[in-house]
This record gives sequence, structure tokens and C-alpha cells, in this order.
Amino acid sequence: MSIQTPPRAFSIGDLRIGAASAPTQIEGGDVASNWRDFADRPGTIKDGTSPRWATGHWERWSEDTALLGELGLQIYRLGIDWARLEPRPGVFDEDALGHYRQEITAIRALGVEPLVTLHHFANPSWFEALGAWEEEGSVELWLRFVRFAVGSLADLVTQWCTVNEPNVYAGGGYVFGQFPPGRSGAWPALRRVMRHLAIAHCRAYQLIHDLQPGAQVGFAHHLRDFAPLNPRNPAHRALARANRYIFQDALSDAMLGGRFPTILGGQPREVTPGPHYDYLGINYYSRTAVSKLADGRFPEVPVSDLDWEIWPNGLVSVARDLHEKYPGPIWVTENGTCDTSDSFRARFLHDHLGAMVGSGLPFERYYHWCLVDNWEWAEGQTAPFGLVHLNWETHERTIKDSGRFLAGVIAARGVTQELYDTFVAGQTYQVR
Ligand code: IFM
Repeated sequence: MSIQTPPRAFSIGDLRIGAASAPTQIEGGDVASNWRDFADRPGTIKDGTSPRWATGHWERWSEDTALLGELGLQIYRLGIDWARLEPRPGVFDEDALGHYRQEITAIRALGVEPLVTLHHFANPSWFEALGAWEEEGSVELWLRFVRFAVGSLADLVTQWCTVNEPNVYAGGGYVFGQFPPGRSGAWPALRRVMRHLAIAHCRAYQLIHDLQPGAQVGFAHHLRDFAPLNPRNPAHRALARANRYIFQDALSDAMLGGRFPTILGGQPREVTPGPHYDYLGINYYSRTAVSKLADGRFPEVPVSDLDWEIWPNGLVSVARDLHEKYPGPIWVTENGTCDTSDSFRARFLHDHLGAMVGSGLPFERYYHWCLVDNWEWAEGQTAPFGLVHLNWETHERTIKDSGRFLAGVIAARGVTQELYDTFVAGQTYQVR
């Protein structure tokens, strides 16, 4: 199967374009979180780095805000750090809140619309010590933070993303051992963590609407395009369906439809079935070729520097499947690629945007992951996804060609022949 190449030049219509980020990956500082503590354990992070350094955004936030303006981005997804805002149970840091208020005010002053994420993989250390999302009481503890955050920012923010990628968080931490708390094969724990995150989203959806009736609320669901490695092999086909259900579809039913299947422990008393979203948030990166209960990929396909298949058609197919069951506006809350030399990112952007606008689906927004190269969790500083290059020594930021390309697309409201010839025509994907 090959990538269906979109036309060289195309209009993006009303699609709004921006970038996304997460506090732990950019801010830096000695914040007492599960990720700081995990990174302190030898051997957990590929290059031994820590979120203590990240990109220095906490000090350089106004430089990064200026970059949003320079690139002409229309929307920006940023997170606020629970661990920073609630360093001790029930005690909120008003200075940190003031810092975020200043940043969000500056973002809005540029005409850029903020979408704020309330949980992006990071927990306060005190919450982690209580057993984190494995415990039923986790939901109430997090909702206390949500009440504080939304109540304190409601005059500046109306668009909220409750939870980022609950499946990746739970899988990374409890099955694959790459995320805190670093456990492997802990399937019963995985189930509890997913259940509690799903309840947390549904309850936050309700709570935010109670606090701010006009809010737009959703979550960022990591969706993969699962395909049988050998489509003629019935076991591969069955496993592709099973993987897909365990990884993403069961959570879609719980978090979008408010219907908790048995695999997630059945219907909780506190959640009423019915829609729990105002937009469909999709984080899409790649396709998985299935021959067993683990990630795999097809041979001889275009790949990123992390060896993830580049498969733009998959973005449309996961969005179509989700939208058929849960109709609504589609916001691509993340899409991007690890490209160390920026030698194929413009083509990646061209091909994904082209697939979206040619699909006939109601894609309203596209948040590129990410703005500035950032700290990529267990990969540390080794996996650059940014539109803007970061010098890790000096923290100097330099816009890449792919950033210039995306800026041009936003300004021209599409890919023009000139943009294509300047940025895309000379780029090819590596095939492995
Ligand atoms: O960096 C991450 C992000 O935090 C969540 N989604 C995937 C990105 C790339 O791995």
C-alpha cells in the first residue's frame, strides 16, 4: 500500500492551524512531579536528561509567544502543570497561576486562541505517592485541581482538553515500563488506570460546563491505524481488531459516549451515558502492523527518525471511524514527526494536510506537534519534533524551513505551487 499523494497545491479552506505543547516537555525547573522523580532513577531516560532543564520555556515564554506571532499561528494548545500549581495537596501556588495568566493573556493579545490541557502525563509527586490513577480516590483529587484551574482562568480560556492520551499514559507506565511508575505487564493496574482517567474526563466535562456553560471541552485521544500485517491471515486480522479495541475503541466509548464496557470495569454510578465531548480531539502519528499483541510496522515503508511509519491516509481513516460513531467537529490535537535534520517535515505536513482537506470530513483544526523541539519523555533530548530548532546548550530558538513552510500555508490559506516548489518538491522520505 502506498501513500495516496494529494495534489501539489491545494486550499485549506477554513482549517485553522497552530501548534501544541506540554508543560513537562518545555518548562524546566525543579517541579516535584512523577516525571522529575522517574528521570532521577538511573537508566530510565535514553540520554540521562531530566525535565528540570527542558527548553527553559518557564523563563523564555515570551520568546515562544513571539514565535507564535512570527509564524502566524491561529491557535495554540498549551498545558498547565498540575504539579506546579498544586505542589502540596489542596495548596495552590498563586504565583505560578499568575505566570500562566500572563502567558495566556499575551497569547490572546496576538489573536491566537488558546486550548488548555489539564493533564498531560504528569502528576504531582504527592499524588504519585498515593498510588496515582490506580486508586479510585484519584478522580476527586484531580477534580479539585480542575475546579481551581478552570475557576481561575475562565476569563481567559474557554477551550479545554481534559486529559492527553490516557492510553499512552497507561500503557507506557503499566505495561511497557517506559513511563513512570515504570511497571511492566501490570494489566490489572492498566485497566484501573484507564477506567479512572475515563471517569475523570467524563466528570471534568460535566464540571467545566457547570463552571463555564459556554466552554468547549474534549480530550486528546491517541489513535493508531491498526492493520493486519498479513491481511490474509485470520489471526492477524483478529489481533488487529483486539489491539484496536483495547488501545483505543473501549476508551472512545467510555470517554466520548459515557458508556463503560466490561473491559473498563462496567458503568460507573457517577457517569450517565451520553455525549461527553464538544469536539473530537485526535492525536495521530502512525500505523501499526499487527501480528501479535504489540506494536509492529510494515517493512519497506516511509519512516520517521523514531522508526514510526509515515502514513497520512491513516489520519483520515481513524478520524472517519471515530466520526461515524461520534459525530462532531474534528480537532487534530497533535500530529507531527521526529525529523532531526528537518529533511522531510515539510513533505509530512503537505501530505497530512492534503489528506485532511481532501477527505470531506469536518476537520476544523490542526495543531502541529510541536512548536519548539522539546524533551521527549523517555527519549529525552534525542527526538526533535519542532517547527523551531532548539540549541540544547544555549536554548536559542531558530525557525526551521518546515516552520517557514507552515507559516506560508497559513498566510496563503493553502499550499501554493510556489510553496510546494520551495519547501516540498526537494524532500523525500527515508524508506526502511
Ligand atoms: O511528545 C509526545 C506528546 O507528549 C504526546 N503525544 C505524542 C508526542 C510525540 O511522541
